[in-house]
Amino acid sequence: MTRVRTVELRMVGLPLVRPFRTSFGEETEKVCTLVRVETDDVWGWGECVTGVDPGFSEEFNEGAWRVLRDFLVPALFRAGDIVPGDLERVFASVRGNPMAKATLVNAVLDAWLREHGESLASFLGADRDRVACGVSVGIASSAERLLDQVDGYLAEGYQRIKLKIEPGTDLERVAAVRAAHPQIALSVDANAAYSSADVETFLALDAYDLLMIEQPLHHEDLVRHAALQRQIRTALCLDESIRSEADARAAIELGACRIVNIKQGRVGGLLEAVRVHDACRALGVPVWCGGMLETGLGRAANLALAALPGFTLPGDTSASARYFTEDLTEPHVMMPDGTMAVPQGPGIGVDPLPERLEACTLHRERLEEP
Ligand code: SMG
Ligand code: MG
Repeated sequence: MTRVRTVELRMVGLPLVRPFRTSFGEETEKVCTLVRVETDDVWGWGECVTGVDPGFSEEFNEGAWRVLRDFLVPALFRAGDIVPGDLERVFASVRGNPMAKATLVNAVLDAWLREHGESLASFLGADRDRVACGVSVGIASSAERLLDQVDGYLAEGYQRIKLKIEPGTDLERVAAVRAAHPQIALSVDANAAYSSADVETFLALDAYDLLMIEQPLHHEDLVRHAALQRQIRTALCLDESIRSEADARAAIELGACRIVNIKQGRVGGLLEAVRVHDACRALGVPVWCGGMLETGLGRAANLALAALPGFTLPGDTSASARYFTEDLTEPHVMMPDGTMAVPQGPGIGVDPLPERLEACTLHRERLEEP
């Protein structure tokens, strides 16, 4: 059992090394909430994956902060002595909000593991100590600029390139990258920018031997994803549509995807992420670890998750240098073979660098057990 005595919410901002543009917007800075829980003996960290706007999901930074401060943290204090497995029940009175919940679940789990001296990777069931890395490349202003970026990432060793796409430039960009690199593992991510009227585009994409097409249609539309999957050869992968194990089971049963992107922050935290992984594995569906431009803290959790046996495809688990000139933690470094080490220390195995954390802090609030 453990008991959380204080919770500190902290908004941090870190400039990105280059703007990251998707079909729903552009980011030049990573702004997110970090949660630090303290028990009598240890501390634990959680990083919220919401963004500044409700663009990727309904949740966003200021909203998640309110949900944490006014509902989840008070529920945690009321619960008193707990084990991580209790948290789902403790937070059950709050509907949805998986990203806010994930932040606190992961922080409590980190503290609990630090108390027991066990690494997150070992606790989750990892079967390796290095993971294969891919990289997600934002929408560039021209095909030439995109090719320059792709060439740079391939030279660094990334094992899979994922192109963000949007209607209008999609086929031209994919064709350019495929022509320059006939053999690489290549995928695309639409972030729900298309409708079922765009089937011709997806039929055309079949010609480029893509590993997958990620989240082409609206996140709530599993039936139309299933219809699209029946019409094209390329595997569909779902990201935004999968917020729980139940969503993953429904999507797979309907034939809405053949691959699942698991983001622990999107599904309510690391414990639900393992359940999604287990369900997909039992159903023979490969999974990979998605990313939300996390700082070194959230990235450490992702690396542990990505080391589970069902994660058979390279994830969006890129090196710190792909995002930040200076990370919040010691940098996660990718080796030239395109793999990165899974942290092995207790809990998530990393901590923020104190001076760096202070320098990046925008505002903070400390909540104490009543
Ligand atoms: O962490 O490398 C990363 C980002 C990977 O493309 C990425 N994430 O839809 O998969 C996705 C996007 C969502 C990020 S929007 C901030
Ligand atoms: Mg995605």
